[in-house]
Amino acid sequence: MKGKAQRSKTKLGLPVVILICSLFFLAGFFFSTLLSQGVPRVRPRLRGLELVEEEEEEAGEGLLPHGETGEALVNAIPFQVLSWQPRALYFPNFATAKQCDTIVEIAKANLKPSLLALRKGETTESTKGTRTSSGTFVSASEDETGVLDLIERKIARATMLPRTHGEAFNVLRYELGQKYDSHYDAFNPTEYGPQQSQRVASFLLYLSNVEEGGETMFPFENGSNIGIGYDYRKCIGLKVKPRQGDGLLFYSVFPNGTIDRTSLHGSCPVINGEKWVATKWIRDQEQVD
Ligand SMILES: O=C(O)CCC(=O)C(=O)O
Repeated sequence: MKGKAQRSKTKLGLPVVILICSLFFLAGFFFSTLLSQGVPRVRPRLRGLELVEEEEEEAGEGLLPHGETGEALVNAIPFQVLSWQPRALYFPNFATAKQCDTIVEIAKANLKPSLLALRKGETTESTKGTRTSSGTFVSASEDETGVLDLIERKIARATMLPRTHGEAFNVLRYELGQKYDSHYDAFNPTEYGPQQSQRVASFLLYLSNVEEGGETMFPFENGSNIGIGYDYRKCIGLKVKPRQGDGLLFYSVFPNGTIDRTSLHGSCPVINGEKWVATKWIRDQEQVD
């Protein structure tokens, strides 16, 4: 019985032990190398508020020493040129769904019927029905979540227009049938009188998907429909379908400061669903917050 309880002992010599250990070490090294080659070096698309900075700040190899106002990062903000007339760019996945929802929540409590800048001779009554959305202005400094700050900085990088030139975000909600007839964001002094500064570019961040309708339209894209008595209420031309998190940038003026006629744009009526969008107008002069 005593013999059963005892473990049998086999004596291994030192050289055998060393050989076995070496084999284990080599096998481990071989398999870990194989595994690391098989795993693609793609960073997961992070979706949290706090992780966006990380996404933008992909470690760049061969970074140059930067100036005092520069940054130690290489940006990866992909875009598609939608049009050269007007200059319009599309930024897929510019913001996360969570960021978009946060902006909607911030704006929801303060919505008012959207207003129009009136031209000489126009009145609220004569322009009724031109812009039927509701909205509110929110500046990044008012937003305690920090989301608008992140988005604003990203817009500045994407446009290379300083964030100090941006107006507060105009967050808009379009319900069924609501729309914005075609208009210019730039102010023509002959129609609006002398201006202190000019809107040079507009960045739209789509905060929701829209089932049907609600596209941002450019009726004069590539010079089409100009000079044929275009009805400003018609939803025609280049249309951009809102997709939550995507951005649209277009320039209202040429590099010489004159207004680009093809930057005429509007929002088609929502046919099904609800549209949320945040517009940032960027000017040629610094703005006071
Ligand atoms: O809602 C849109 O798609 C366009 C908004 C717009 O035209 C503007 O805010 O100036």
